[in-house]
Amino acid sequence: MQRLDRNTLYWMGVTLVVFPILVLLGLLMRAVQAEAATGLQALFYPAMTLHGLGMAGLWFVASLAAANRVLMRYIEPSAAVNRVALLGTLVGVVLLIAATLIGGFAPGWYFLYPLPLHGTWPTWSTIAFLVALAVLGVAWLLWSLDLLRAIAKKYTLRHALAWHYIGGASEPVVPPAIVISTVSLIVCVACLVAAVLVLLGFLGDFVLGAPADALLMKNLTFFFGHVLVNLSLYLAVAVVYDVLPEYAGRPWKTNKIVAISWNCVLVIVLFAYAHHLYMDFVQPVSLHYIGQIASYSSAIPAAVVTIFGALLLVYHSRMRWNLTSLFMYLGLIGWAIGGVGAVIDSTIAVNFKLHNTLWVPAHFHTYMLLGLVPMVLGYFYHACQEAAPQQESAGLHRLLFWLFALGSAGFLLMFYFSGADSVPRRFALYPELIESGSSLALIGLISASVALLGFLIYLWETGRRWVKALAG
Ligand code: HEM
Ligand SMILES: [Cu+2]
Repeated sequence: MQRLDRNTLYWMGVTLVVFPILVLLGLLMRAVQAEAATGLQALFYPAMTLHGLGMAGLWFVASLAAANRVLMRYIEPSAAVNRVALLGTLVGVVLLIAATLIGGFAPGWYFLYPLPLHGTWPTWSTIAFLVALAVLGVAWLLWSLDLLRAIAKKYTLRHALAWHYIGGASEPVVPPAIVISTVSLIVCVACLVAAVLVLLGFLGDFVLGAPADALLMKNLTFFFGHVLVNLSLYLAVAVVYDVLPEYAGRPWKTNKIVAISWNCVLVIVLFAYAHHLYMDFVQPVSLHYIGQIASYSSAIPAAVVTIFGALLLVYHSRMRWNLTSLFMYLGLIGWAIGGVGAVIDSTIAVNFKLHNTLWVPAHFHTYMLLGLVPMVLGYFYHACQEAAPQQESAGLHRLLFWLFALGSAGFLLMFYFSGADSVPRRFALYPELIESGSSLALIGLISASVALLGFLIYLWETGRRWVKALAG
């Protein structure tokens, strides 16, 4: 038995409750697109905004909470700061729900300037949104800074970033989770600072009537969004590095290649965001090239090194396959497949065609829904089963695994098919010309419901242990 601290338990509770609600918003969107929910059309854009912001934020905190728990094996983060981050997150979520579902705030998840200031929604909902952004930004910044402080207390920067491994030394031993988390937390601070700048841009316009530079705002917004989503994945990967070896019965240590690749990630992830601005002809052309090169390069160190590492870990080992190891392995596969979809889309010549088609949600849903989500869910089950062990029912776990994996795959395939068919993203209803979008949406709706069913069985399995761990 290994005790689970209260904070981690609360983060798990929030994740497991909020996730299915956000999935329901996703089902609602697909139902509207399939013309199976006429009457609910007006909800599409607020639902899309809440779903996107909610999912991106939720899985960021879920990965950070999972990484936080793993790091507690090596360092001592502050429980009080963690609690403040939890409270800040809850306040932010309530404000976001009010802004979108009551106020009808609906500019989409990356709230591109100046759209939020020019919608049909009431001013209070824009204010609620900006306040939510500020509260969330501060709460998460504090949490990241505290984790970096706790790392710095035990390791020097050189050691935390494993530079001594690059130099050929192997002492002191630094676990990969520390190296990857340090990289992720540094870029996290950078992206949250960008978010603060975006917020200031909005305030300057909103309060003082001084318009911000739209191109600069777009660069900062996508820097923030790209880095936030990537680092959420990296944190989940840090957790996998720490936990999967327990199931493989073999260690997964930091070495020269791991050290070099994650240090490259630290630099590359900061430049790849430029792939979001290929359509902006006023953007300096050199940045477009940097965007493509950085996007291609970012696939090699993190994904290839980690995925080959994981294959080697599992290959010919006496792997213990249970819900955790299955989900973590699935997560690595989903990350790889979604990553290929991303690299394809980050190719300028291809982006010209795929930009703003459903190919975009296709690839990012792949590395989120079949990547980050199962990695973190695998960890949550692991931690709950450790804290409140119960007999594992292999049959039920296999069933829920396949329902989730195949349901998600079906849902994702419909996005990919639609994208290849030039069906645009962010259309509530499809015009006649692209009617194929509606029938694909219907299959997507059915498949995603199967995935939700798989998740609900997971919730029952993990939830029972969670309740026992909370009471214990
Ligand atoms: C079964 C689960 C899910 C379903 C059914 C679902 C469904 C959808 C749908 C239908 C859209 C709108 C696509 C369009 O027409 O443009 C969407 C957008 C989005 N989803 Fe999901 N989704 C799911 C899971 C996730 C997860 C796990 C994440 C992230 C962790 C996520 C993040 C987003 C984001 C960021 C957007 C973009 C919103 C925007 O364009 O402003 N979704 N989702
Ligand atoms: Cu990106």
